[in-house]
Amino acid sequence: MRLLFVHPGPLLYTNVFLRLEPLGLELVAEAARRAGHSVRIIDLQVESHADYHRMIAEWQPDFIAFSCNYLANVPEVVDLAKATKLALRGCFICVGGHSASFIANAIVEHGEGAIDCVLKGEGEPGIVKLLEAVAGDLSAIAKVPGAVTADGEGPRPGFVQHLEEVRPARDLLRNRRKYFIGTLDPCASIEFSRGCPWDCSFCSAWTFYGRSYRLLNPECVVEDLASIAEPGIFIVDDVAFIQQRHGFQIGEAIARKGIRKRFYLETRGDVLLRNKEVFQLWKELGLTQIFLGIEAIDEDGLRKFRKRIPLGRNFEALEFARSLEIGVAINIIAEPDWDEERFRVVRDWCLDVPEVVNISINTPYPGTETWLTGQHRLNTRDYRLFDIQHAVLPTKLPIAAFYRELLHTQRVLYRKHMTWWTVPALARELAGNLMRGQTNFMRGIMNYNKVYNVEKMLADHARPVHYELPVSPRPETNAPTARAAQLYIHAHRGRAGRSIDDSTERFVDATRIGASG
Ligand code: B12
Ligand code: SF4
Repeated sequence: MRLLFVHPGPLLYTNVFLRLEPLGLELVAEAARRAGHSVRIIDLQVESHADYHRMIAEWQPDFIAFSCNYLANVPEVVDLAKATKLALRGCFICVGGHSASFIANAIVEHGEGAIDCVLKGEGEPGIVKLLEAVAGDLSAIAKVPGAVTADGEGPRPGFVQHLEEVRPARDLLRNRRKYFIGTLDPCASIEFSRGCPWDCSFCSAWTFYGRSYRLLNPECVVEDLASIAEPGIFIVDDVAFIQQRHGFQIGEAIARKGIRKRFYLETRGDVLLRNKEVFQLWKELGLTQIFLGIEAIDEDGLRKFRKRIPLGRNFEALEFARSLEIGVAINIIAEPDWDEERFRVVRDWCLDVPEVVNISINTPYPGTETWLTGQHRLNTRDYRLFDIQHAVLPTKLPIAAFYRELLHTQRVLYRKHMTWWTVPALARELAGNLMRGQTNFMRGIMNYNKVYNVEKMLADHARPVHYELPVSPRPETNAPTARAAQLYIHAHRGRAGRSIDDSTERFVDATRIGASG
């Protein structure tokens, strides 16, 4: 069959700071290619809807699969599916990915017949079985693990047996030079591990993977890395280098092969402090930027997010990261009840620290524990606003005043890094990029005012809403943690599902407060 894999368009954030290769979609596409199909990928982050329509008209795929990791992309995906079904009546349309997995029935309903199936969970094993059913016995679709159709739901999705057996179809991306993160331009993505052993209440990474955590074999990772042409590498792991040994093994193999890249990763403060030597080694190997999730700057806030890292440890982690002399970015979650005074305190704090500070807005997402309680307090159910840059919960300040404070704070923080001592270094990086024909980061900077603009944010809230995120009836009396187990997409296999040694398991236990097992 002819199969087209589609990544939807950019979100707010993607237009300024980063745009990354759709690694998950490439993995699913490769699994389908290995099953003997003719496969193409189109990424609407870097190509237009007109390009998409031209492609389907010319190539006439038999099967189209949309990736929907982000809730904010749901309306775009549903509308594309509807337009496609009108143009190509016989084409089978499927949607998969992180967010789609948590709201599968709603997506099928929004599609009004245009979306034949939502495939939940890891796509690599599911897609092969789904394609067999589509090519053969259509009634077998309902039995495909993870499949949700208008007629019902198949068994729970299965895990990829060996992560090394699935490789991304990197060659199918048509515009590889369009992916970047800050000055790492161009930048490719790579996976070292999958899942997360923690269980933070605002996050769905662990509920998706059933609180499992699996490692890729270092040889396989290094082979993949050696085949990548881009000088920048974004490591997609939720928390990088949880397991010291794994970080060393990959690092040493990279050194042996003499691979030189510049790396960007995300990790936790306590992991950074526990595995200092690994990060030191990676600094030698080209680690350029670390993103640390601090989330809140007072003890109360951290407790609320169930990250049991004492604030002092977070600051210690920042100190250590600074000592490595690598760029550090941190994230702070803004609460809807913040007033002018609270924004001012945060601004002052952020101006005091040398790190790049990113501020996102507390947003309950389906698949998280905060969703279980937060879904009944929403002031909008417009999918497009669920991008953690828009306020979807009622704000204490009038919404316009809230955005004014937020954007003012973001702007102050942004300017902090455009000062007389950083500009020369930045200019050097930009000049280097320009000489290699890379303009992504420069364009991002130029987009800043257009994207982060109070009028635009308010106009986003005023748009007519065609698709609304469903909420469940009012909660019963069960504690949210008891109900968290029902959120799992992949089965929870307990300790056996986590490839970490006992001492790391104890460390994880000591730094989480979850009761989810
Ligand atoms: C890397 C990452 C990013 C990268 C994006 C990479 C990219 N181009 O896709 C960057 C840094 C840009 C990013 C940004 C954001 N992210 Co992000 N991100 C992640 C992260 C950590 C890993 C995703 C990843 O690459 N995983 C590895 C690959 C192999 O897995 P995968 O993509 O999930 O694909 C698998 C399955 O989902 C499925 N699948 C995927 N596509 C398809 C398609 C089909 C047809 C099928 C059948 C299956 C399938 O199969 C794949 C292989 O097993 C996830 C957390 C997580 N663990 O999922 C958060 C996560 C997806 N991000 C999240 C958020 C909120 C954001 C932002 C909105 C945050 C912000 N600051 O504004 C932005 C917006 C992104 C945008 N499009 O502009 C949330 C999603 C919330 C939601 N429900 O919408 C997550 C879950 C984080 C969280 N803890 O809550 N993100
Ligand atoms: S440490 Fe917490 S926030 Fe980070 S990925 Fe794991 S569960 Fe999510």
